[in-house]
Amino acid sequence: MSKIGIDLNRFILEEEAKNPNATGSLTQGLLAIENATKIIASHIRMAGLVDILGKAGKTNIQGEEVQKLDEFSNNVLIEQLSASGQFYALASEELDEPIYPEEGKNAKYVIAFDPLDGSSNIDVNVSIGTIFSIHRRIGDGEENFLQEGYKQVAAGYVIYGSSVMFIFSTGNGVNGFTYDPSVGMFLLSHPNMRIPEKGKIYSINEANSKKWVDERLVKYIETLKDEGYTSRYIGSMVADVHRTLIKGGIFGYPADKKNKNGKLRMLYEASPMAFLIEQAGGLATDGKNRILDIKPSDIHQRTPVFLGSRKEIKELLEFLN
Ligand code: AHM
Ligand code: MG
Repeated sequence: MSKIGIDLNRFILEEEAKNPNATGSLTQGLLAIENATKIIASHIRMAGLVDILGKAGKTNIQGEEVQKLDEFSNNVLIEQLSASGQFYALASEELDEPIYPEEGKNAKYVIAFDPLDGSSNIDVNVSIGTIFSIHRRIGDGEENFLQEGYKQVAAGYVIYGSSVMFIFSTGNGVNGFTYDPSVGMFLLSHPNMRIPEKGKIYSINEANSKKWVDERLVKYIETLKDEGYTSRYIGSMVADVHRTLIKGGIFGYPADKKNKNGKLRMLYEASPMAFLIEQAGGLATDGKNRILDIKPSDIHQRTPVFLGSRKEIKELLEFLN
């Protein structure tokens, strides 16, 4: 029987029930992410009123300090994930060092997140998102976050777009849930998401092409144009990857002369998105190596990223290697 329409909580609980060794910890952790992102989503909807309610750094008409949305999102995630007691450590794109919550001192998992990716798009009402990546705890310090991406226990993102969606994988494929505000729940709308074998869209900031370190990339993009591809680039990774997951094609942020290792972060952006794309049947590479095989050496490490349909990524690799 199709599970379309079942809510995210029940879906997560039913998935857990299939695993006889599950303790419920990952389930509780995922539910905490869900709660945090619901709070973030409701705030983002108010973003256009920020001038009326008060600018960041000032007080609003209720006399409360107004936070920038990315700071707010970061704080909500830290509060909710810490309070869940399911995470030994939290690493955020917004923080220099990981946080070790008291409530999680015996927890089995660690989580890395980008609280509000693409936040420069808020002012123009374009889709933004939250990205997360969960690993098993293996030690006491930063080594927990320096594990290869293929070891992720779960990864996902929430896109705050024309609707809000929660897309995630625990290593058994990818499922997408759409938020129904009338009931306050994420409902399964996109079961077992599969990226098309081939698409018709390339998504890359082509304005940087003169600065790209590898000129063979320019040639590859030219062949896509010859083949009739079209271009879409939002500049919000969650939105660009979401479209790529559904429609296929290729998304990339390569190394350029200014950003020698690309712009996107391994822990908070590249690795979780690579996990989802592979789980949906696609591929993700830094141009040479499978993203999920790379062992990070720094929690804020950046990496070039190319991900998408199998056909496009395989062709790209032929051009670059
Ligand atoms: P952010 O984490 O500061 O929001 O930056 C990451 C964003 C990604 O969402 C997006 O893919 C990329 O930056 C766009 O960069 P550019 O404007 O250089 O094309
Ligand atoms: Mg980001």
